[in-house]
Amino acid sequence: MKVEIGTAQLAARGQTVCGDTFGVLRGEDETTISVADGLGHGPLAAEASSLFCSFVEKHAMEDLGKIIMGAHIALKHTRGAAVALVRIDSSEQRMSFVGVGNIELKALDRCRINPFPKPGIVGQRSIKLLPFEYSLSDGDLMVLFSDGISNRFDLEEFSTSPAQDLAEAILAKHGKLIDDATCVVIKCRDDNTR
Ligand SMILES: [Mn+2]
Repeated sequence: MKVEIGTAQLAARGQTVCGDTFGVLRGEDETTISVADGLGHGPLAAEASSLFCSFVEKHAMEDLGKIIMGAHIALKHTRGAAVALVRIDSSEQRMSFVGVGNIELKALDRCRINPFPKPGIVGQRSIKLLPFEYSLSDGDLMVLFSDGISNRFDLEEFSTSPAQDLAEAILAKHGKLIDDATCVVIKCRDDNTR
């Protein structure tokens, strides 16, 4: 299975630094995608979210839940962040999701991919994890996005565009402007189709 990824990000109006951070780590079969929204705006929000994504990078081979629990400790001295992790296994055609706080995943798929995050802030107080696992089919389309993007977009409207165009279109049409906005689009295709 081929995994095509598109990303788009915009800082809140009036901010020079985006408080959201995202990461895309490609392994042999596994792709791990992280999105983090640091509490509030500006450099201190960016400090928390970028620390999360660099923690993920250093622990990319570990189980998603374990990564988040590790990051929870690593982020204690920061403001904290809402985070979500998605891992796609392209040979097994499976995906997993774990999220804490307000990062959402929306999908257009065959098998009702509909995970949701647990409330909370990574780095602050205590957090609980709820992992989701799904099998993937040819043509599945997913969008992982921070709360600077309105969740009212209709994925059908964009489904034929390349992932990068799609990410930019969602940000342009549904970004809230008053909050940092991040959007990662994931398109899955069978290797033998085009
Ligand atoms: Mn936000």
